[in-house]
Amino acid sequence: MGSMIARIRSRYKVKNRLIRSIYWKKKMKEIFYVEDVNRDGYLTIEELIKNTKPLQKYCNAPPEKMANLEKAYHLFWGEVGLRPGKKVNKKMFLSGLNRLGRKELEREQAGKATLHSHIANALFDIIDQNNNNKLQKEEIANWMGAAGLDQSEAERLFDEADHLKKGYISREELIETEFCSFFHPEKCMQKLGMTVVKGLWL
Ligand SMILES: [Ca+2]
Ligand SMILES: [Ca+2]
Repeated sequence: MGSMIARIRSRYKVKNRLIRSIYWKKKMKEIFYVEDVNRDGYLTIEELIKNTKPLQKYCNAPPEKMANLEKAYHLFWGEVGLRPGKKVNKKMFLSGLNRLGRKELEREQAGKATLHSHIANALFDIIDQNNNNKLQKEEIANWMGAAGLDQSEAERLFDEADHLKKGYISREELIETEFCSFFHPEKCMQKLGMTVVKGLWL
């Protein structure tokens, strides 16, 4: 009995593991909603890049840092199907991300750089205003401002992320956390604890 369940489980894991996860699907739908600023039911790469522009102001990012992020966006979102001039609806967005997710997990397992890590690295460089390779609380607050979030929440968010109480968030931590929330929903679910997840399953 146990081995049968294990077999079914492993088959389930290989086949469409992301799109079948309710948690992952919900999160990706949220991303679609947030990024579809003009509410036309489509996302374009141009729209996604435009949404990163507040970083320039809030994080005082120079053009080179913004250009690196744009390049990483084209690589990552291009594999999802968001090529220049192409309009992508929610269904295409989810299946594209599911496809990319499988490739990204393969890359991660093979120890290769993921396309997502290019975005996370470029983003880290932008948030790291004073270029000391560490993200301080004020820098996190500026990033939250650029994302349209409540900056007064920065304290709480920072303390949660910096659980070792080092006083900063490292590049590796940001990359890992971002990748985890994108492509390892189950792993993140455990980290978040059941209180958060409970609401999502209802
Ligand atoms: Ca749109
Ligand atoms: Ca810094």
